Amino acid sequence: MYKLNFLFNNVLLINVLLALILVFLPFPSIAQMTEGSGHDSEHGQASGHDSEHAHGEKGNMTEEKHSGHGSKKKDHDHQTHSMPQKMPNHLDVALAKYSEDAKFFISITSKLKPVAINKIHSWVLQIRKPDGEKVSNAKIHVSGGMPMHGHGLPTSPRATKYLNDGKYLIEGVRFNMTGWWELKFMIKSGHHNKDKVTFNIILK
Ligand SMILES: [Cu+2]
Repeated sequence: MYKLNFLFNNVLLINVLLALILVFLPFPSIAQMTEGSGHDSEHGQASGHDSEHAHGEKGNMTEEKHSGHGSKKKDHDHQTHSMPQKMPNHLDVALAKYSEDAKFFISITSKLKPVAINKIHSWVLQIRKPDGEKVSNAKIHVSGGMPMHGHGLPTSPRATKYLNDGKYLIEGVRFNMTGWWELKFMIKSGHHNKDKVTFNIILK
């Protein structure tokens, strides 16, 4: 009788332990499930944005590692890619201006008028010193892109020829979509005069 009671107690103890394990173990997985479904609904919202759909899918994979900042999710998605800039309220679209350190005064003119999408065309760039003297020995590097989209130019334009009067031919420019484009020129004249300038072009 005593022995039986002991056995019974042991079985009871094991049962209680089992019950405790069963009760407490599932908790983390239930918590994960509810957290997970919360993420799902957020993904649903994010993917509603057509252009962001692909971003959302990629974000999903990296987000798994540090779940817990659910509210910051959308920001994370953007930061994993290039950071698009907002267009300034008063975008300077002048095609003649001083370079950043005012070492040169530069003007550009498109040979294609009006500038059209997807046509390779040339520009003429004129460089003068602040006193008006034309610069004939400049080395020019061309770059650019679309700040709001975070991409560069679809071609690699180059200064191919010195014309006269401080003017240089820039060949191989192509814009492949509408919107805000930047054309950037790094200009070097002699050993000391180096400066850059950015022109803004809005393509409609
Ligand atoms: Cu673009």
